[in-house]
Amino acid sequence: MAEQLISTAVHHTLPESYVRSEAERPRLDEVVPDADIPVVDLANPDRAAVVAQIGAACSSHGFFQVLNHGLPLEVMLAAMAVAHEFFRLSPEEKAKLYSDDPAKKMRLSTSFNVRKETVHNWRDYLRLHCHPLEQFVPEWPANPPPFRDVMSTYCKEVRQLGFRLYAMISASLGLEQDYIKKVLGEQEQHMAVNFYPKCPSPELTYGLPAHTDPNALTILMMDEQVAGLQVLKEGRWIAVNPRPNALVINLGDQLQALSNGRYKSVWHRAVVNSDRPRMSIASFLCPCNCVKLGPAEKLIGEKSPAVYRNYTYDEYYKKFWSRNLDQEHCLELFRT
Ligand SMILES: O=C(O)CCC(=O)C(=O)O
Repeated sequence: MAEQLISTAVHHTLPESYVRSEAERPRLDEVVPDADIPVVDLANPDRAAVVAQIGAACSSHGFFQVLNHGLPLEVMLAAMAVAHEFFRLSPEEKAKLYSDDPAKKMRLSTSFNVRKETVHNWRDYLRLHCHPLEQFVPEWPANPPPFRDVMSTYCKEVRQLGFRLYAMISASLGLEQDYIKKVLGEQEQHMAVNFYPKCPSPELTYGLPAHTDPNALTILMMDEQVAGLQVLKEGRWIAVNPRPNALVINLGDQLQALSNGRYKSVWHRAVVNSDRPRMSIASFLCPCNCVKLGPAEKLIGEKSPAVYRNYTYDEYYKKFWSRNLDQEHCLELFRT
């Protein structure tokens, strides 16, 4: 029901269905505010150094910010602006796009999985399939009018960046540069445009509770003015402070499996605040449904036996969506 969207009205109190039990609350005062995640400058001409920094970030944090990543600033600003315009559409216009069916390839929805969950999250989101663009763009919102063009350009740029990062991540694991891109097959690309309205009681709820990403690689554009992303490191939540014009990169479960557990798909969450709404645009590169996933042969040996069995993305994705977001790491169910 489109009435469940939270971006269509101003809220003065937090409805009961969003209130987490005492034990599940975000404990915002315990978050480390200034630890931050590694930052990698992709314009550094010393490629070996960049590859080494990326490898170190993938094993220590599973997260890093990239600077000078090649995405034109005007493309990023336009995407953020059209996302804001989208969430300002009238409730009637939004209701036309609303669905709570996770199988729908284009949907405006709310929380995470409203059909299954018992406590909701303070997030509305637009979910889009983005590859091949010519197949999916005709289903995308026609309003605001520049939406399709602006987001298509953004998606193409993000895809290229993703492939550049794959080459560097492959190299950092001692694999052929094109290993990851090849082994994951013709990749799907999805996007979540996340909108977190101002929340009357941010200490009682989440924008998104702790989760790992089921896909291979996520490229996140954050609101530069409003922080909210937090990453779990050694049992503590650390705040990710957005750098100007940076993008946040995180490894999804498939790269943890491919690296045979050397690299981490790390728990992260989005918290909300009572002062300002927040937007983030997450792009997900996802393996082709048909390929065999699991640890790279070259990373399996006597001293490092395969940690995960082989499976298909179809199998993995179904398992991921059949659970609650903050249950155990989904990869645990694929251990050898
Ligand atoms: O909004 C954020 O900062 C995080 C978004 C996220 O984790 C997701 O869309 O999966």
